[in-house]
Amino acid sequence: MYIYFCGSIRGGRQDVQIYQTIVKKLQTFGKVLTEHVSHNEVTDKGDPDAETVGDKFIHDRDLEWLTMADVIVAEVTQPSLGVGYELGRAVAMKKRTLCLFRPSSGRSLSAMIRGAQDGHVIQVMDYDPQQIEDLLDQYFNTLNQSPEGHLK
Ligand code: 6K6
Repeated sequence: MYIYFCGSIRGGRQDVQIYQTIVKKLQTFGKVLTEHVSHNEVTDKGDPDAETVGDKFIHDRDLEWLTMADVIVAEVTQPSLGVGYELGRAVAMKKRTLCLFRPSSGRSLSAMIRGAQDGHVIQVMDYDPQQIEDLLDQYFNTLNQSPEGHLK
């Protein structure tokens, strides 16, 4: 199963540690195409790759991965234009998508993300960091049992 993880980069790297926990757990379910989003070396100012390959390359490569992905998992607590864009493209492609939001951040999730959920293809879950691994187990178990799970 190919998994596309979305997390803020230029939107701010405050949540990189929780991205690492999520990506590590996702790797037990399949291949995470965007593991780099959780890397400490990637900052909101730049990363070694971005400087050599450029934004057009990053955009086109990420869209190819998004198209390949069986499931999208997005941590949406830290607002990010790139994550919002990826989610819009994922919705248009009717991809199975899980958005994860931490109410303990004190933030309020955009209505355009929370309101996009249909309880089936697009799900938005509020979570506590201590529950994240159990929550992902439950989500992927349910996904594996559904005909649209695209298990590989
Ligand atoms: C990194 C730091 C500065 O510039 C970069 C460029 N590198 C990226 N490499 C791969 N994916 C990226 C990069 N920048 C953005 N993305 C994609 O957009 C990721 O898949 C993230 O989920 C999302 C983050 O968007 P922003 O707007 O927060 O950067």
